[in-house]
Amino acid sequence: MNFILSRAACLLGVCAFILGAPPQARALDRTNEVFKIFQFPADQIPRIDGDTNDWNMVPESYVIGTDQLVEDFGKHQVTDASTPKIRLKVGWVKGLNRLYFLYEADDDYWDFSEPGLHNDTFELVVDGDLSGGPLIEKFSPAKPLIGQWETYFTLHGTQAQNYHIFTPSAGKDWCMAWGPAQWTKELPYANAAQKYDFKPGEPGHYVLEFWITPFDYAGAEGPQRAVESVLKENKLIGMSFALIDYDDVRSGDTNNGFWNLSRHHTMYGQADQLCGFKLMPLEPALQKKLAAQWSFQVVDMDRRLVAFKDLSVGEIKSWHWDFGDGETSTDANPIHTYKNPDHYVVVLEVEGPAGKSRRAKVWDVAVK
Ligand SMILES: [Ca+2]
Ligand SMILES: [Ca+2]
Ligand SMILES: [Ca+2]
Repeated sequence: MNFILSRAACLLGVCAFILGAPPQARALDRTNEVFKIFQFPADQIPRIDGDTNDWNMVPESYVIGTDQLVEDFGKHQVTDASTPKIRLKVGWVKGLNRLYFLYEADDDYWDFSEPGLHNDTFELVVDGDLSGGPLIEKFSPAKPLIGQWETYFTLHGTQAQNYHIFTPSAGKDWCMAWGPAQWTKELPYANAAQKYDFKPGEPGHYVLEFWITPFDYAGAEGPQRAVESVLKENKLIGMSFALIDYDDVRSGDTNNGFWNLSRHHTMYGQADQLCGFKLMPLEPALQKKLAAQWSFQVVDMDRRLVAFKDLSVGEIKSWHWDFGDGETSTDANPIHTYKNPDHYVVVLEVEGPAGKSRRAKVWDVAVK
């Protein structure tokens, strides 16, 4: 009996081993936390100029501070006086595949006179579709098969991206987009502006405002074959960052500290070790009480069959569609067949406790 039980336990053990942890626990670090990405209204997109005023609307609950970081070389306590004190805000805009950042930091020694990697650095890693997996050549399982440089030029940074952002950057590009896809750090895929008034070796306050475009695929060959990560409300993406603090130009390549949001030092090259960031809806105070909006899709052009989709915001009690051909519907999401080829003026009117709202689209809906 005991033998049978232990066999059963063993089999269960094997089974548990094969099934492993739930996928979300394996794909990310700090799985009991979700960091928030603030949604800016489309008419209040931050201007990349180093002026922080356009970020004042971001609530404090979105701020990531030094207290969230881990010093993973054990050199310092996070409260150490030489630790850069940071405040990071991350934002997005519905309809744009861009991640906006406001990075503010105070450091006792800003180290940025050298042209190379020796520079106070904000290292950002993004995996826009939670694919996970190794993102740098060093960790790629392909490396023993195809060699270091073939791996670098075909795989490094393709499915998750690492930006070594120089804080400040003086006499050098604002960042190293780690890998061969250097086009990802330029417009129209990224933009950055910084503000500071200290010299190398001095203490001071640093402000960096930037945005990047995350990619499901970003190759060495250029943007023509790239696939942007589609940013959608409530979507979870993988992201982490590290502060690489240099406090003395004479110390060569050795940094003074390496602080991580992820608990894993190797998050810089392992997308499974990133943290979950959620693309948040608009804060309630910024939401319209009622606004009609809709989209459509021609389901079958031969039959002039069009599906309409309500995208209105706010509490809605009734819908009224005018299809522009004399016919109407009170469904939320009607399907309509047009009798004649034409382009139509289609109007949706919604009504709720906050009143009425109308959205017309002129000639968008056309059938032949
Ligand atoms: Ca600004
Ligand atoms: Ca990815
Ligand atoms: Ca420093």
